[in-house]
Parts: sequence; C-alpha cells; structure tokens
Amino acid sequence: MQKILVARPIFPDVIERLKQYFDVDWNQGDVLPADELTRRIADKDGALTAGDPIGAAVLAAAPRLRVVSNMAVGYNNFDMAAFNASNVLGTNTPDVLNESTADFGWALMMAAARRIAESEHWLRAGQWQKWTYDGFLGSDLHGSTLGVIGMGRIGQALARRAKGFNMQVIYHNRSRVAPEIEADLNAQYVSKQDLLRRADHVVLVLPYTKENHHTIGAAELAMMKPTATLTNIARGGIVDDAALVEALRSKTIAAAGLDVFEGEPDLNPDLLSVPNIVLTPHIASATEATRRAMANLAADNLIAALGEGPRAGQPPNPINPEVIGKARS
Ligand code: 8YV
Repeated sequence: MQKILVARPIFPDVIERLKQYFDVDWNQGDVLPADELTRRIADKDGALTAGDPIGAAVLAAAPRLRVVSNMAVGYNNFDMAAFNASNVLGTNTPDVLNESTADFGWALMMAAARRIAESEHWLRAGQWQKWTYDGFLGSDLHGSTLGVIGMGRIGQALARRAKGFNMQVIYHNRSRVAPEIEADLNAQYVSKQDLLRRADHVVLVLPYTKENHHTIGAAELAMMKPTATLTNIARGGIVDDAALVEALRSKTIAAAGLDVFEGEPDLNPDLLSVPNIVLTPHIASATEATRRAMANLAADNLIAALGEGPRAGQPPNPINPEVIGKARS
C-alpha cells in the first residue's frame, strides 16, 4: 500500500475513504512545525495539506512523494517552481467553495458597511441607553457601486449577487473577462485607480502572488472614498494591514472587513483596537457542506493522482498537469 500524510485534522469519514487505498499517517493535533512535517512526509507517496508550506526542502526530503493535494483553492503555500523542478504534482479544490465564499464576502461587506460588529460590541458592553438619530450611521449597499478586484470564479459569484441590491459593478483583473460574462454580470472593466476612486465598497478576491503583495497599501487607501469600505476574503498580504489600521483610525476610509491577515493567525495586534473593522478567522469557505466538498475533492485528487480509484491517473484539479506521468526528480 502506498503511504500518505494527512497534515491536518479533517472529517474522519474522509480519512476512512483514504484508508481504503492508502496507509494513512494522520496528524490529528496542532499544525505541524516545518521540521516535523518534513520528518513525517519523508517516506510518503502523497500528502494532503491545508495551507501548510511545501517548498524545495520538504520535497527534497521526500524522494517518493508524487503529489501534494491542498484542501484550498489558493495554493500560495506551494512553491510551484520547486514542484515543477521535482516533478511533484500539486492539486487544489476550486469551484466547490465559490458560492459559500461569495456569500461570506457579502456578509463581511454588509457587516462593515452597516457597522454590525462595532454596534454589537457596544451593545454587549452595556452601553445602549437610548435610541439616537445618529447612532451607528453606516453606508448603503443598495444602489451603490461595488468594486471587485479579482474577477475569477469567486469574484464572479460575488458580483452576481449585486443584481439583487441594484448595484453598479466595476471590476479590475489581470485581464478582462469574456464579454458575455461582463454582460451577464453587468460589470464594467476599469483600471485599479479608477476602481478605488469610484467604488463605494471594494472587495478583494484575487490570488496571492509576489506581484499582488500589498495590492492595497497607504497610497491605494488614500484614493478610496472616505465613506468606502474594504473587504478582504482573498489572502493575507494582499492588504498592508498596518496601513489599513492607519487609514481606519484617520477615517481615510469608513470601515473594513477582513477574513485573512498578514502572518495569520498572529495578526497585527493594532487591528484589535480599531473599532470600524470586522475581523473573522479565515472562515469564508466554512460551511459544513462546503468544507466537506473541499475535503472530498482533496481526497479525490490524491486518490486519482496516486493511480487509485475510478479516476486513476486523472486527478480533477491538477495545478501543474505537465508533470503527470514524469519520473520524480
Ligand atoms: C481554506 C481558502 O479553508 O480555499 C482557500 O484558498 O482560503 C480556504 O477556503 C484555507 O485556505 C485552508 O486551506
């Protein structure tokens, strides 16, 4: 039997599925530190990760390893140059999380715009004595302009929901999406600067890459409207969190919603003392149905990539399909 490492606690029934094909080393404890991950992956043929960093050193320590299946659509935890150099396949879990993640983007954006977290904290602190005409005035979603940065599958699912709120949708992306998608979403392609100046609510849904590091920093925040909100459901590092703290304190923008953070889970402590921000612990895809679908898809990828099951040799979501069938180097 081939051996696999499952680096994180996941649904036990998915582990049972994997056990039908593999000898499974399952980490049911805390996140594995790099040295322990390297030690436990060393004799494995495959691994299932969820955001665990996999680079050249880990791959070099595991000469039999042929596939690492990430239970996430984002795979910035994989050094793909190292995967390609060693002919190791990486896989991810796209699509199954689009709708849940888009729902959550709206939840955060609406909570930021309507000051839900901020007012709830105030209420819990026993400060509610009377109704006031100007208590927690926020900004409207309906009829406003939504700016989506990153118009991939999740960005499109997010933009589609704007129809019900009668919002104008503008977007920025590496490249324009197909005209029929633009027409369907009623979305207009604009430059990043234009988007920042015009949008009432900016949502980030782009993958993390070196080029996307600090896509939103002090200069970009300064371009936004003082009434605008910023929501990040993409990746930590796309926003300069220190610059955002400053912009929220000085009311350069009105409010923000963050599900992802630089250095998470050790976030910038200043974020905790800013009232006009909603903070959630990287849970945009966290519904029972979606996390199950992600775990099962990650298992499907691993099983197929290691030549087992009904799709043997044809994993559904290869990131670097060009290495399939090549000898490990
Ligand atoms: C994951 C995510 O839960 O899919 C992604 O890219 O950010 C989340 O859905 C998280 O990355 C853990 O792997």
